[in-house]
Amino acid sequence: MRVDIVTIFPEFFQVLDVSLLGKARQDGLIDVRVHDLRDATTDRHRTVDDTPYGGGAGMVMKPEPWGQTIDAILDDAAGDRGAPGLAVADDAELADARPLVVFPSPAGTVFTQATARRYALEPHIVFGCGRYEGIDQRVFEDTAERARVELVSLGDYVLNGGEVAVTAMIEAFGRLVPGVVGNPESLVEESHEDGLLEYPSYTKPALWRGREVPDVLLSGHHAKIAAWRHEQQLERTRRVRPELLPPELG
Ligand code: 6GU
Repeated sequence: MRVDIVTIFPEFFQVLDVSLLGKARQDGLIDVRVHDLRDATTDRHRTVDDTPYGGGAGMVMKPEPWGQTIDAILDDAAGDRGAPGLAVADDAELADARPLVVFPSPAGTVFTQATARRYALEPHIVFGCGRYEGIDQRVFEDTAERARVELVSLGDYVLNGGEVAVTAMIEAFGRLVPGVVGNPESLVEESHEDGLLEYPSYTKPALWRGREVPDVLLSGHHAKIAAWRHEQQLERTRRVRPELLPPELG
């Protein structure tokens, strides 16, 4: 899978060299390319922002560097896929083949585990990290002429820019890309994969600082253990995140 990131802080993404995702990149499972938006500027100060039309506080990111950078990435990716052949594809197939361009934004739809599962299946995602008060609206419209565009938020709070959000999204979908996590079974019994929070976990010693591991986990009775864990998931979800429960379980 190919991932392009456009940012004014390319050094921020050195974090992707470490841990599980660093390994996935080394193994060639995820090809991450980071682009400095300022490389597409022409003035001495490498300016990427300007004052907002209509007034107001803060600065808005100018459209030209974005247009040039995204065009170059999409042209390059189209080259990688080769010239269109003579094979007949219907409209739906053509639409699906367009790359996905994601702009992290607190004004976007909320990123969830379902989003992560969907992104893990994409052959190519471009992330555009905005800073300041946002990006000129026409960049989204113009990009949508050749790609699928999504504005995606991590949740209801404000970050200074998209870099942390993109890192979180890549971490969430990257581990779902086949081959990235060694034991795929470890992916299924996690918070949110079945719509519930995960059950509590214990390891040795069986007694620590006067605290015992629940008896059922030492019983070797697999059905009872599974039932206990499911009950713990329901109890925890009901207590901490009741809005996640389907109505019949609430
Ligand atoms: Cl995706 N971007 C920014 N700037 N702030 C956020 C966010 C994204 N998600 C939550 N807050």
